[in-house]
Amino acid sequence: MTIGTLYFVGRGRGVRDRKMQEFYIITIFITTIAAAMYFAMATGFGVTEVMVGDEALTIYWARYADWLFTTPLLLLDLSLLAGANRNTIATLIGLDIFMIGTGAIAALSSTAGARIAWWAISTGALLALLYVLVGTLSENARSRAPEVASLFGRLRNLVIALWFLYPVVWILGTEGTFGILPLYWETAAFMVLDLSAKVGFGVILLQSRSVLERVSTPT
Ligand code: RET
Repeated sequence: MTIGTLYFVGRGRGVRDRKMQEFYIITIFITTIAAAMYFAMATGFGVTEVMVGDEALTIYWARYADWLFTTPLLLLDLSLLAGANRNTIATLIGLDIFMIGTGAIAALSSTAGARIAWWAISTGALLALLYVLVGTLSENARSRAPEVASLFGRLRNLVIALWFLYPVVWILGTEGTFGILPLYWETAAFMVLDLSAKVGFGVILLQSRSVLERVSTPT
């Protein structure tokens, strides 16, 4: 995450265009927050134990603190690219915060039934969010320059594919209490997902200056 941050800072140094700077600022914050939260988790901060029945679950709550800020920023990047209006952005970010908030309740709940119920509520919010992404936001993107619309399409598909996997890893992992995926593998899976959804996303978004230049000069 730190290398990703430094890479984006390096690439963004010469950028003078205000609109283009927005994408750099947002994306740099995403990886900076994640780097800080991973450092917190590595040093033993941001982890707690939740008793579910007579079993003690190790819960990394710092993940939710990370996602609470980074997922709205990712959606903001996508929304600016698509040229979404304020209502659409507010709807997306509202659903997103609801999703992470209810996900955190799921993680900290102390009965298996409540955990799964909150997981289902959070997953419902994810589905609604993706619906807005493929509906309104994609429609907005279609009225942009073709290169911008196509970059939006690539990033949107990446988001759909990766974000779907988070609730799957959660429910199969230790959080879901079914014990299918041990903590080690769950942690590894979230790490790969986080790196792809943040650094991978940022690399694709920021790689093409000529496309981002088109955002500031709409057709
Ligand atoms: C949880 C558990 C409850 C159900 C759902 C979840 C969704 C999480 C998502 C996280 C995305 C994180 C990203 C991070 C890095 O950039 C909270 C795991 C639906 C979609 C993209």
